[in-house]
Amino acid sequence: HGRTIAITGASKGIGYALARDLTASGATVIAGARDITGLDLPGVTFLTLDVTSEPSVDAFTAVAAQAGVDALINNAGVGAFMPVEDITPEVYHRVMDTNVLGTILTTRALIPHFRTRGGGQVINVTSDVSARTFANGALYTASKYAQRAVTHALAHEGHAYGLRVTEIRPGMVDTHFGDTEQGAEYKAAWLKPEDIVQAVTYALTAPAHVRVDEVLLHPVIQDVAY
Ligand code: NJP
Repeated sequence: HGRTIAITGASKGIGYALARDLTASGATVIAGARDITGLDLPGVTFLTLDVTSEPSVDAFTAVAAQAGVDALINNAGVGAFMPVEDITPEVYHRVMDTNVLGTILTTRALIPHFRTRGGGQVINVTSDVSARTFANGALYTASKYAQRAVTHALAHEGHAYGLRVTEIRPGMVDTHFGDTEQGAEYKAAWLKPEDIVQAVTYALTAPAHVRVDEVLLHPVIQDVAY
């Protein structure tokens, strides 16, 4: 599908797999992360991007708009897990600024472009915990609940000018998330980044009159209660 797609958090994990596999299936990709040292994929323009920084987001989205971006994938995210009593303002801002403010800043910057071109797609990689929580998950799940709210509010606002908004909600994925090692033995049965690529591709390739509101997926071994 010969579209132009901007992806945040694309230096590793899910974002890197999206950049690699979407270009392989014919897309042109503009990919951002804070550290893009040594990254090189055919068809992918890697740019330095910190989604918590307004000037950095504006530089990234200017390149994307110039390239005629059709879809924005907000994938950048960080996790931090601790009991409520241990949450500090510093860790609060690191998680909320990346996962919530970051999603807002990139999206906000591209809305004028999407309005002008008569629509487009915004696909936000949130989490299965965007609507459930657990001990030590207060901060991370608060950020994902908030990111989910932003996603669905945007769907209400954008449908009038043809914006299609999708929330992708993965369970446990074998990535570098939480500073863990990709490919670690205990992650053998988890979702693979490629499984998330498939879910995103479903939303990207849906007919123009279809909005895929939400995709929730888990590894079979993960038992969750909602
Ligand atoms: O994690 P990881 P995932 N500005 O750590 C980038 C969600 N999720 O692929 O900036 C720009 O391998 C970072 O690059 P760098 C999760 O919440 C995951 O699993 O150089 N980019 C890297 O490329 C997140 O929203 C699981 O450090 C920033 C990327 O983000 C999404 O999936 C489960 C950045 C993270 O790669 C992708 O995470 C779930 C910034 N300020 C949801 N900060 C799971 N893995 O189990 C970080 O439910 N990045």
